[in-house]
Amino acid sequence: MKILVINGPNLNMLGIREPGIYGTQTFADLLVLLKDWSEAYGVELEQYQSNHEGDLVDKIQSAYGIFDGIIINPAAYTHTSIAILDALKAVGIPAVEVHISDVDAREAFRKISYAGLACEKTIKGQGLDGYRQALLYLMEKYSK
Ligand code: CA2
Repeated sequence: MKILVINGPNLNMLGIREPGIYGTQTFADLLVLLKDWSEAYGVELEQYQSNHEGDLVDKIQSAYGIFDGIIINPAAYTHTSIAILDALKAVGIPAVEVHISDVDAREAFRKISYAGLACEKTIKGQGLDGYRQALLYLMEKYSK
């Protein structure tokens, strides 16, 4: 099983500022966790991070026919990007949306998710463990 993890803008800054919202773990810590979880669960996992909307769209398109599942945290593009929504719909790969923070408990504009409309599940407010939970969801779905 091949899983693509996509992270959007500024997530590479994790742990550097706003620890009260996003925790103290860094983006490098997240990459280590993803590697550990994929090895423990026997899943092939690739990760991709970009600060650019078009690059995120290109990466989603490139997953077509290659990956069995996508875990995506589109970060701020969650709340603005119809292009990312359309790309997820275009490839039709089972996708899970992850947010480290509880977006529903923050500003009103963070309650809107375009990307989420193309995702089977949304996990929010679980910190970095949300990515692990998304992985487990996709594994269970794939095994059926
Ligand atoms: O909670 C999440 O995972 C978010 O997707 C994170 C985004 C935010 O725009 C979404 O509404 C919710 C922000 C990404 C990272 O932002 C940072 C800001 C300061 C320091 C470190 C990271």
